[in-house]
Amino acid sequence: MRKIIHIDMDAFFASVEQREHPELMGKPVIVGGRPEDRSVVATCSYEARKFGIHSAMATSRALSLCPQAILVEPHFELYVKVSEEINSIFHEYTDLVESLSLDEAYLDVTDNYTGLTAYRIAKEIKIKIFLKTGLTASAGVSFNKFLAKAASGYKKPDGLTIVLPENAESFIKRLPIGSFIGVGRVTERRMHYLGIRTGADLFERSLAELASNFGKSGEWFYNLARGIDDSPVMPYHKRLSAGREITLPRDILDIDKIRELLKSISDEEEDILKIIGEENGARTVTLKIKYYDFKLITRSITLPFPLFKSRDIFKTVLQLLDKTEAGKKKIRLVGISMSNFGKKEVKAKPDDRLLLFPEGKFFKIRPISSGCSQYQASNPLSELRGS
Ligand code: DCP
Ligand code: MG
Repeated sequence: MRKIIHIDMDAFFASVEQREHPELMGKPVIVGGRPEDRSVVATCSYEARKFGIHSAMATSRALSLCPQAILVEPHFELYVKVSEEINSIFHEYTDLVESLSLDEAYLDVTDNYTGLTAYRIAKEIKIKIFLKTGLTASAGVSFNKFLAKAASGYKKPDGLTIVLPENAESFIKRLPIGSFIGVGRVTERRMHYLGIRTGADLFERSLAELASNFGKSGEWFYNLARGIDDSPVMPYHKRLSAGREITLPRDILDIDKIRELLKSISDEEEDILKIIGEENGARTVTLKIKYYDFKLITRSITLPFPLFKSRDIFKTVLQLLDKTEAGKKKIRLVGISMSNFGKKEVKAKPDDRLLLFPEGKFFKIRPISSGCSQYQASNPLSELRGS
């Protein structure tokens, strides 16, 4: 039987900001762009969540729900630094670490460097993270990735939950359907429509019914309801696309302005390709546009050869722009994404992910205002290991 740990930092960006600015501790803190830039919330402190604020909500709405909330702009370099710190802790136990984002990872500790139990390792990791960064994480321990992730979300913040094989069935039955891997917002709505709200509801449905509603994913969901997930912890992900998008402070009609913006995004795109090790370029270029009325369109072209130079990307994007209503309809968001990379198969490092499309968001990377402080605490690790 495998032993998998899932670690997820609590209110990650917001906790880092609270740590850097102790006067924010215990207060509703929102990390996101300014409302006048029509930005969205990246995350918020648990104090702010009580007001119904959550990730991806418009900052303006978040502030109307909680006018006393303190809005902080994100400091990505700092989050990357903390992410590297927690990653180095994970690697003290195993190199089978799959980073899902800056604050979240799976570890396969079946054969680890310490010989400790998975539960003990998870406990140690939480303590080490706190000692090193001053931040709390939640951990889940189980025999596959699905259950480890569901377990880490079971009690947050600062939770540690283990799901043993004998408890898996009752644990899964109580899970809301949205917490099943592969159930995004759209699938969740479909599941609800079909009367599937929990793991127990899912368990009752036949393979044939799930397959007819969810195609290939039907079998995946059928298995998850039975605690079956054989997917391995993958130390590296193959990157599929890289892009950048900008939500404009005001809707824009002027086609020259749109072209200017696309030129600067093309420049960034050339840099992004280099940073992620895809200097051979990508064959598919996708232009994404959101009109003033939130109608979202994409226009794509796949070429027989990869592009990597800014000016070639820009030229291609201009052709795609001609296939849109830019210049006739006001636009609120533009983005370019590149996929179908050239020859080289390159692995993603967790810190590259900042450069990916962060779902409808654009954040400027700003210099860090203050450094990372060390935290003093007694060392509960020695107690733990000595026991
Ligand atoms: N993030 C983002 N946009 C989103 C979701 C998340 O920019 N739509 C960023 C901010 C988060 C970080 O990623 O701090 C980690 O995402 P999580 O989903 O793990 O959320 P948090 O760590 O903030 O909270 P939780 O305690 O629920 O894990
Ligand atoms: Mg988190």
